[in-house]
Formats: sequence, structure tokens, C-alpha cells
Amino acid sequence: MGRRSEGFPDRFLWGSATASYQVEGSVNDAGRGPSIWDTFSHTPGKVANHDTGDVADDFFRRYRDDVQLMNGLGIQAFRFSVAWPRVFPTGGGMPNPQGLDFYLRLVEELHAHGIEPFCTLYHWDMPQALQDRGGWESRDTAYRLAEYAGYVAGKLSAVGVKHFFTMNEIRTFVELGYGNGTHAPGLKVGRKRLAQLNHHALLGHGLSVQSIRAHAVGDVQVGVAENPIAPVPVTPSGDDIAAARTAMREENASYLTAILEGVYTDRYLAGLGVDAPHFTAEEMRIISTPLDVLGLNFYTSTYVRASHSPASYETLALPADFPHMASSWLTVSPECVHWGPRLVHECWRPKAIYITENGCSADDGLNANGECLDTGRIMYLRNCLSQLEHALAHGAPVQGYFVWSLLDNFEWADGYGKRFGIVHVDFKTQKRTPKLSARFYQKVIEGNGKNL
Ligand code: PNW
Repeated sequence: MGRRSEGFPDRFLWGSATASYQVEGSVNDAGRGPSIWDTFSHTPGKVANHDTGDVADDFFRRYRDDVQLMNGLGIQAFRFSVAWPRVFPTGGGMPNPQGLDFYLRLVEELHAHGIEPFCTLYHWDMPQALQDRGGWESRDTAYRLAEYAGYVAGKLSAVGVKHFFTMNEIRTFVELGYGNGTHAPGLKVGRKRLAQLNHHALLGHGLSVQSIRAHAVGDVQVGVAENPIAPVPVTPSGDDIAAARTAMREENASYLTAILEGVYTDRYLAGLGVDAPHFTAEEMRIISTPLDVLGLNFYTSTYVRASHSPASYETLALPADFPHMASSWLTVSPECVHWGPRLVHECWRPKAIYITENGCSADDGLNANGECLDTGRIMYLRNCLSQLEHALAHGAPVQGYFVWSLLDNFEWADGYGKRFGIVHVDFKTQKRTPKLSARFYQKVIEGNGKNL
């Protein structure tokens, strides 16, 4: 008997996600301090078209309308991030009450519409003052993050926020921020320093989990939102599936594997040799503090097969004509949402998983009737959600899904040139126009995914 999908569980949560610097704007308002993304985006040549997050979606001022928009689409949960430099303008010291107040008002508005808030503490907008002291290259930054995370979680849990993610995509800010320099702070530090600052970031995560629990009021669920490489077994043979499982651990060795197992794999350490990070057993214990939930962001897959090499798996190069969406890195490989959560479940048995991001860029414009008919995105989302059903059928405890993103927004180094929203934003007028994919998502939510 083949396994048959039971579809989405009754209490499955359907959400949308954003991040502070990508949507808020108002970068000089209410006492906010500068972040590394203000510095980076104002440095000529770093971001496409000289775009900055100075205004973005003006969400800081328009959040009420946007919550109403979500409500109209039937969206049940909203993942947002807190801008660290709004709450601690220089990274530490005295909190800025006006900064926190914005998030208190946002949460109140979400609750008034029955939308469940999911809070990410660090989605890359580090206070510039901390970067000036070394950023993640300084071990002290891990402790500053934990203080900030504990403070915010204490305040937001007191008004009913129950889900907290310490960080978003450690892999991305480490590898793009300090490895190839395409994201803030725009450094290329070399592999020894990279491995060490990666370790500091993990430590910041672990310390923050503990600090959030220590300060939270009532029961809260704490986790991390990470983007593991999702290795798809290129054929469904037992050997290729076993290879994909090995690849899941090894390809994510300094991120999810370290967090969920409390070790760096032998292969990771051997590969770095003398460049391996300095770490202690106590630090690994902190890094692997047990989590209540795991957030997983998936956009793409890799394809692997078993091999007789010592690695035991081989990652296949993609042919030049492999299809992709508007961002060249965003290959159309919806299997990531099947094999990603499934292999994570098989490797580490997390208690609960949320897909904290999934979505795609598309060249979205408005037609003569003022509509955005983004059939490419609908194709992408429908296929991903169908693949997610397979993960559920194989027992992965996925409790919710957040589409990236609610709104077109500041897409980091691509500026406003790449649109990921299910709602179109005219950046000149700030006019919001739900795309056809928003209508698609609304209907999927109404049918709890049984109508895909
Ligand atoms: C994620 N890459 O970032 C982030 O969590 C979001 O803030 C972002 O808007 C979204 O995915 C879409 O890009 C990534 O180049 C940015 O491989 C770039 C890459 C991966 C993830």
C-alpha cells in the first residue's frame, strides 16, 4: 500500500512573512539608530539601482492598512521582525521606548484582527554601533543579541506573543555578509575568520533562546528560522535517499546540525583543518539548547545521489537551462518543501516545524486594467504546497506555512528590482494591489489546502 496524503491538518496555520528593514522605512523616526543595512545601502555600488530601505513599504506608518489587507485575504498568522536599532539604537544600554512601542501597537492590531503574531528578533539589521566594534566577529555581539532578545521577548510575550525566532537565516548573513560581501556589512573575511564568526552567531542564537525563556511571560515557543540546503534524492532509491540524509547533515553542518546536535561534524572540522573555529564544550551546549519549534525557509533544492566517494553523496551540477524565477538563484524546484522538512524530521525529530518562508520573485507589473496576473508565482506556490503535503504524509510535524512575502519590498542587494509579494506595491505612490496570487492564496486558505 502506498502512503496516501491526508492533506493539511485541521489547525494548520496559514501566514505571510516580512522583515523590518525590508518593509518599515522611517529609518530616522522614533529614535531609531542606524543599522548596517542603512550604511550598506547608502554605499554606492552595493545595492541595485542605488535603492535603500529609507522608505521601503512605509510599513512603519501604514501597518494598520496592511494588517487589514491581510485580514481581507484570510491570513491567519504574520511573521515580522523587530529592528534591533529601534529598540536599542546603539545596540545596548537604555532601551528606546518609542521603538518598542511600534511593535506593541503592531501586535495589538494583529490581535484585534485575530492574526497570530510570530516574531523574529534578528533579521539582519544589526545596529551600526555594534558593527563598529566588530559585528559577528566579536564574541561580545552574541551577548548583546541575547540581552536585546530577552528584553523584547519579555515585553511582547506580556501582550500575548507566543512564538519567537532568535534569528533569520544564519547561513545567509554569514556567507553573503562576510563571505562574498554581497550583503551588509559587505566583507570578505576569508575562511578562518568566517568559521569563527559563524560560531559567534550560533552562540548568539543559543544565548538568545535562554534569554527569551528567562524573560518571557507565560508559555512561549522559541526557535530559529534557518534556510538549510534541501538535498533532494535525485531518484527515490534507498541509496539516494540515504545520501540525501547525509547531505542534509553535512551541507548544514555549521548551521542546523550544530544547533540541533551540539556538535560540529568531523567532516566539517576536518575540511577546515587549521581554520576550524575555536569553541568549548560549554558553548556547544548553549548553542544546542533544545528548541520548541523550528522555522525552515525553503526556496530551492539541490539534487544529490549516492556515490562511492568518502563523502558518500554527490551534489549534481545544474544544467545551464534549469528553470528559474526572476532571481537567477531561485530555481524552480518545489521538491525542497517535501524533502527539506522530511529529511529534517528524519535527522533531528524537531517537536514542531513551521515553513517560515517560501515564495518567489517574478517580473510583476500591472496590466491596462490595473491587475497583476502573476501566474508564474501561482504555479510556483501551488507546486510547493503540493510537495509540502508529501512532507506531512511522511510525518514531518509541519504546523504552518508563511508565504514570502506579503508585499513587494526591499529585496536586499537587488533593491526594489525583484518582487516577491503576493501584493503589488507601487513604490512611488505606496498603492497596494493584491496580485492574482493573493486571490489564489486566499482560496487555498479557505479550503485549508484541500483544494490545490
Ligand atoms: C531570504 N540567495 O533571503 C530572506 O530571509 C528574505 O529576507 C529574502 O527577502 C528572501 O529570502 C528572498 O530572497 C535570501 O541569494 C536572500 O541565495 C538571498 C539568497 C537566499 C535567501
